[in-house]
Amino acid sequence: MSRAEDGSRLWLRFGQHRVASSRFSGIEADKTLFAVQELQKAWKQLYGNELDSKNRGKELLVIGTLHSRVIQSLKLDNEVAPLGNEGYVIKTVTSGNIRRTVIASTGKAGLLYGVYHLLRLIQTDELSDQLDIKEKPSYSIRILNHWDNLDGSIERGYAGHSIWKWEELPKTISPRYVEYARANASVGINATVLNNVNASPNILAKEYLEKVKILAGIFRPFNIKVYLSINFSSPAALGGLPTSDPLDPSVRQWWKNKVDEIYRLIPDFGGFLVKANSEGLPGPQDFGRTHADGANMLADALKPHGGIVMWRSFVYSASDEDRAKQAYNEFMPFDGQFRDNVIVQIKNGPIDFQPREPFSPLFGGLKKTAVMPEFQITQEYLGQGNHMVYLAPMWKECLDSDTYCEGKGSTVERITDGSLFNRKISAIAGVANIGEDTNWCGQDFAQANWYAFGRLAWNHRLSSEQIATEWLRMTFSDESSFVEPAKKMMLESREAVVNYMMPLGLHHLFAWEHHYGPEPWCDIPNARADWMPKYYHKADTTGLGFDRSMTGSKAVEQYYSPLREEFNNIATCPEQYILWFHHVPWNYKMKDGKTLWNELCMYYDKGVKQVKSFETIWNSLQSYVDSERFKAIKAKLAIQEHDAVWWKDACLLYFQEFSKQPFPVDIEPPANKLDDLKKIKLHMLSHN
Ligand code: GCV
Repeated sequence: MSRAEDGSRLWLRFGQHRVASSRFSGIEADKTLFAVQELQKAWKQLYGNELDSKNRGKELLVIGTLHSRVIQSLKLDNEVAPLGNEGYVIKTVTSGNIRRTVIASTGKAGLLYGVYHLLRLIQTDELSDQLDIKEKPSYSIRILNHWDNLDGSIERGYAGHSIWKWEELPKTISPRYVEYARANASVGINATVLNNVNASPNILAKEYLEKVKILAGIFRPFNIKVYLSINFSSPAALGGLPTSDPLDPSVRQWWKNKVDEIYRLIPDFGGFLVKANSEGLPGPQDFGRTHADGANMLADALKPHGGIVMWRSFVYSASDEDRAKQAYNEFMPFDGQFRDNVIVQIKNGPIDFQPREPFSPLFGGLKKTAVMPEFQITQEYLGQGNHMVYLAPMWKECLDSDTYCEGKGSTVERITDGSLFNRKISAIAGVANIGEDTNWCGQDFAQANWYAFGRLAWNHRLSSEQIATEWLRMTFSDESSFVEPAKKMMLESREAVVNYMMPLGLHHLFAWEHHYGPEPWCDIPNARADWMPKYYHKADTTGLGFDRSMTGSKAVEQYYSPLREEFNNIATCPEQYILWFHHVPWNYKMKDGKTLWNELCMYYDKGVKQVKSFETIWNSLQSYVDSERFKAIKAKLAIQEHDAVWWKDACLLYFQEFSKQPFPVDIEPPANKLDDLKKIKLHMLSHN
């Protein structure tokens, strides 16, 4: 069993995996290289001392760029050069009687990633005798989006306050900044947006930029660039101009000056992330201008410095149009009108990070515009700080989706990594789940999602299983009798949460405001229709689900053939999306022969059973895990079981009022009464 552990070291628990001795007897490298310093720090924890640069024994570890003499002598140019600055080769070569394992790259960043790769192989006990590894990242920008506010709070954050101590900066430097950077670099994350997309104009004030500069300086050696979310009305709100109209020359000049000021402080600043004309935030439409006008103005200011604009497509208004169609309708007219340093950031699904959504039709829809996926690592809609849900399968489901925009094989992955349309920039964003909690993410298993986001951004071909295996071995134990059952639980967890919350394409059944528990009945007088569950589930005596087929909102039209026909036809629509695209009669026969009602009951019941099985598995793993983390996870799983039952009972009892059918005999009957569940208000729950 591993020793007591508070989770603060994440997956970088080198001391925990101390191996008796290393096969490497010495190192040949420029010790001023940051990658070498990182390696030596880890080595000390792994083996008790640094690798010796004088010792020549059995096998040397060699680290260097193509400029270094020893790498040149090994003639690896042809292998290394095509991999770019961040790519690397790790190769074991023998010349004469000297054996060397070489980490080589064209850039220092590549060396750093190569070092973390080697360390990962050691930590997971996968260091083979003869290494021959070539890696380069799938995406050029692999970025975290922090929804952290300047007052230290975090929008949809479930791991305590922000790790950015704005009030202490620039004088006081929290040790967490370096630890944060190292954790990110170890999984290949190379960029971060420090502040919430619901941005305060103050982030661009001189006082804050001085603080940002300090963070950028700490992150720089780790190859992490800093970006900022901006408020579109900053010229007026911060600069005192009478307008923030993007076509007004004084506004354009204000942005140019502001950007120049930023680059004087932070020469490698990455650029801006923008939420505009969305959920009440200001934007170009306030001045009769378009998304393209707004994005291009910022892009023009950033261009001379090499900066980019990530412009979000998460827009919808209180109109009569199906919310799922709005972003597409709003952005498609501007395809091809954005500057080449603008990239449109698109949430994986058309609504909002629900447990399961089909992919957003903007992927593949926008063919003349660079686009990037936005995933949510923080579990706003997936049990927040409490539920164990491993998200890699959900993200891969989106990336693997075939849009058919250029015929078969036009996957979201190929569109966003730049390969399908030969884009100059490619990027992928994850909304961070990081806070000042000791274990960073509020619950130990949520660390796996930070890890998985980085690993997938680096290599989107990795399987969810491979990533889970790595993470478990590094974070807990590499004994397969631990890893296999724990991995099974992780891999099933996303499907379980879909089952107990919103199976068969149901979405947004969440309680008003907090998005934690169920409130399919929610009815707030005078509230926006599209902020209430009834808008989405449309339960009535005839059936359940949102008709987005050609007889309904026609959202299916936004997809390419053959998907639009497949989704449009209730008989061919994948059942996991059936209630997303169709209003389905309660007695509709599903593929397994059950009626919709019985199928729905079966899924909710299955979700609860799955969570119970996770508890059984976890209890069986006690001997492998230190008591601190064992107990913390056990307690979270108990909450998850409670909540799964709550979800199942609330949804089934409520929908039963419409289906008017009994619960099938083979499911566990509800443990609660609907009236009691309706009385639950979140502040009554101690665990949230
Ligand atoms: C940052 C959802 C969330 C909001 C979030 C918004 C967005 O609506 O509930 O908290 O705001 O998405 O992604 O902009």
